[in-house]
Amino acid sequence: MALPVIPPIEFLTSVGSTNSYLLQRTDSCIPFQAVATLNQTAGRGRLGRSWESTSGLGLAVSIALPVLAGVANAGLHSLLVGTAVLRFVQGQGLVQAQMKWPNDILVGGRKISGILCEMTPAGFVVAGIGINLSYAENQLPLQESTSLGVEGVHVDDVHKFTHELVENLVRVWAAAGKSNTNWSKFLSPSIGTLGERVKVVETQDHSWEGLAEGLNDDGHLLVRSFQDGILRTVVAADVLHLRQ
Ligand code: BT5
Repeated sequence: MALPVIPPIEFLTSVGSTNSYLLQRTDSCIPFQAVATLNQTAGRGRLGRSWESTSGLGLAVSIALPVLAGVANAGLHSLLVGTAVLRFVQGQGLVQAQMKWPNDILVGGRKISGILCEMTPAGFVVAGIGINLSYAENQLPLQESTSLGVEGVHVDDVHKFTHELVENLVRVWAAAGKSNTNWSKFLSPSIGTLGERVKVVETQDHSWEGLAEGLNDDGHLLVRSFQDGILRTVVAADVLHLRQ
């Protein structure tokens, strides 16, 4: 399949947030325009949380993806970006990597990459990807995180690595953009959460546990509650994998 043309990636020495940088420019953006840095100083996560990075050790990339026809929510776009990042990380040799719904890439249960998708009025999804690159074990931003370096993958050429990451994303976008995609079927194989016993954290004071049985065509997680056996649709929440 012929890939769309990928514009040159803009590498910044330093920036607050690559997502914010691109969001401010989407009026003049072209599809698949991307910006990257190894020094993101105010990285953003979901729900007002932050994405930590140490200069030179973590890669931040944002790309302006055209909104897919018939897909209205950022969540589904985010799962697609997750699929691309997962395949890319697995392609680096980490075949055991998993995607935890809705937006974490884990290796051995530890987070190596996080994704933040934001829709814009200009018809783009700004997809932000943070990847822990070359942190040693004692430099990791959080105890429950990991990095490519810790997992034995050493990135010599960050520009080439970033270009391949973006190209992977564009390839998934092109495949997903074909009409009549059955999203549940397309995305389910990538989501390690399916089949897992999970804790669904809806708010700080409200959580419950169940079995993650499936994904619907809106990308929402279907979890059967252990307490009452009801299959509930989880639209937006944090999900933790419970291991016996
Ligand atoms: C995310 O949010 O995981 C989305 C992170 C997206 C970051 C990218 S970098 C490029 C672009 N520009 C931005 O400003 N952002 C995007 P969330 O699911 O809310 O997870 C945030 C949580 O992950 C934090 O509260 C920490 O617990 C954890 N965390 C923060 N930094 C981490 C890191 N470097 N590695 C692993 N876990 C981290």
